[in-house]
Amino acid sequence: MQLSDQEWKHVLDIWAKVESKLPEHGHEVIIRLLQEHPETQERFEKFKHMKTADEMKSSEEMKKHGTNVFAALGNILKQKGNHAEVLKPLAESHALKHKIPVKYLEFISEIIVKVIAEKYPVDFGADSQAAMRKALELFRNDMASKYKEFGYQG
Ligand code: CUS
Repeated sequence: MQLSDQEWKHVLDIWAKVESKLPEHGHEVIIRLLQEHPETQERFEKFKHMKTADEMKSSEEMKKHGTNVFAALGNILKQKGNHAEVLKPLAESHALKHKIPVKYLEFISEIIVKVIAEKYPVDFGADSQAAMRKALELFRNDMASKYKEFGYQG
């Protein structure tokens, strides 16, 4: 699976807008993930005690995690599919340390598309959304095969 030049352009154009508010958008995606899929909250020692969305919104720690997730993701997207080197350490830590199943990567991918669509309705049209979905699917597929190399079935 690969994306065309045009599809990568869609992905990176919208990502440039996301980056103007990277910590805010990353924070929101994490909050929505934990709210919509409460089982994911169990994976985070430092977040699992939090009960309300307000508590999550005022958490600098969660904002920092959202920033890290979005920074990592941006770094991957900018490789335009040639992300093996960047992905490897990430797959290793997510397989062996954090134990984040591929299913959770699907959850977060859906929420990323949803949140960007809400924030940038004009710039993130059907073609861009489809391109972003494809880029995230490529990312997940490659994470899944790296997971297996590390002995994690994901
Ligand atoms: O942190 C990190 O790094 C990651 C990101 C990438 C892009 C891989 N993460 Cu955190 C992820 C996730 C979470 O957090 C949750 C859920 C799912 C996924």
